[in-house]
Amino acid sequence: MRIKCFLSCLMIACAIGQASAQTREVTLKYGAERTGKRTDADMQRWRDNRLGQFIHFGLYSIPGGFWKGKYAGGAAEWIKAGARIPNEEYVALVKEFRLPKFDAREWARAAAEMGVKYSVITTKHHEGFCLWPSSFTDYSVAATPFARDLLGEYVKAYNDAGIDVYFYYSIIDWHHPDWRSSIKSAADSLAFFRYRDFMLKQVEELMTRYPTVKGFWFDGTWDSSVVQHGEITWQIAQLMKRVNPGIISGSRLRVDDRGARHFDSNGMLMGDYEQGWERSLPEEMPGNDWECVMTIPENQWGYHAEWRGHVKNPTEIIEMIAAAASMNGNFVLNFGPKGDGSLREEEMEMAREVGKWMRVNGEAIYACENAPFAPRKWGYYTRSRLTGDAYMIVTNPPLSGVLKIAVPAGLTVERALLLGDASYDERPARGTKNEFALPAPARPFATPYVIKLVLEKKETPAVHDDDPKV
Ligand code: JFZ
Repeated sequence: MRIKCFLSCLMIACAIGQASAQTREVTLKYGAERTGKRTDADMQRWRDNRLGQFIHFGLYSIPGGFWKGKYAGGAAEWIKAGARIPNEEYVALVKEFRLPKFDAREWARAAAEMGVKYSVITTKHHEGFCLWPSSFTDYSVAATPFARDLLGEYVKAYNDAGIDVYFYYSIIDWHHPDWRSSIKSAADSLAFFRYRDFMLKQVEELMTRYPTVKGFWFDGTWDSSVVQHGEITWQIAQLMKRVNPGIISGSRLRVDDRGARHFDSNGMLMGDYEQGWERSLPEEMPGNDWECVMTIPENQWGYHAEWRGHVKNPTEIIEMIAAAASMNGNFVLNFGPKGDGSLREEEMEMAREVGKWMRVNGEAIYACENAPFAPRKWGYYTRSRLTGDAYMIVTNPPLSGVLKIAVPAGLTVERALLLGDASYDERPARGTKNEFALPAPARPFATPYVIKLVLEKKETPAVHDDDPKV
């Protein structure tokens, strides 16, 4: 129920946010920190990464969506709430946290094989359990038979594999005695501000213990306790910037003075990028940086032993990666490792298949951005920020065998090359209105193929002989 209500509130908030003009009509203390996109190197690195991995791992990974032998509906990481598990029973999972098959290097190897450039891990999900030995709570890996710094091992393994790490941190905390979802009394208020201090200490601890962390992925900011105290989210943002001015954090953290989320009461984005694209992609290109987080099954983030409903195939995921890059967005695919610490077979298979594609076609994704050409039904355009080359990511090959493109006047397509197949090398002839017709590669493809367009700036004649004079 709560999630449904929260979803509709979010949609309304977004609609209001986007509708209001980009003027600062309302005076705010805790509104947007900035107008326009960040232009620094840290943010450019985040953009250039384009493909990321999400990892949901915690105590909930042990029951894996089943409680006392019964299938629990809803998201597996919500099982404590969904299956109404009493605290004492849930806390007992701490003693079962052994992870006999955990090897952070295996996780990092699978991520690298898939071609992800960054990984976001749940340091603390709504359940409150911490994957690092925090000085500020006993509810952590330190209290388990596993007794190792899981987060530290993860950071090292991923960084060694050349992958940036980001920390998911939930503001909702079902375990901390001072967390409140709403504030109904002075005592609640005192408690919640103690909880605020606890969060500030944990965020600082995470940043100092693991100084290579590039950013945070905050979640659980929809409860009225947070919405009525936007300054708390602003304080967290300030703390992060103080410790590391280059830190990256999306809009989901932020609430302004008036309870507006993601976009402040003047319609301006708070945080460094739009963080509301949850299991969905925009229809139209957002004007801000943005990131989509996606699950392979339906709404399951933590490990659920039984995936029900539609399970996405690698080609669907590849198409979403292409769509995101073509609209200046990042795409992050979720993994929910098993309670023994190993990766599930379906996810390893997905990583292998996406990785195979990325190894051939990654130059059309990494460091790529929107190519401002008229959209075409055969798929998506991207353009390399570094070389200026454009890419056609063909997801719907035309039955006609002809791929049509039109580039803006002043540009010509000098050459067209098929990635991964040197035998395709075309020099397309220019038609009227700067249109080019390319032969589609004849052989069938199981996954999207990519044609690289080498563009050159050339003066194009204003009018062709065959253009009708209108
Ligand atoms: C949240 C969590 O509750 C969930 O367990 C998971 O961690 C996910 C990544 O984030 O769930 C949400 C949050 C926001 C939306 C939907 C589910 N939303 O904005 O539509």
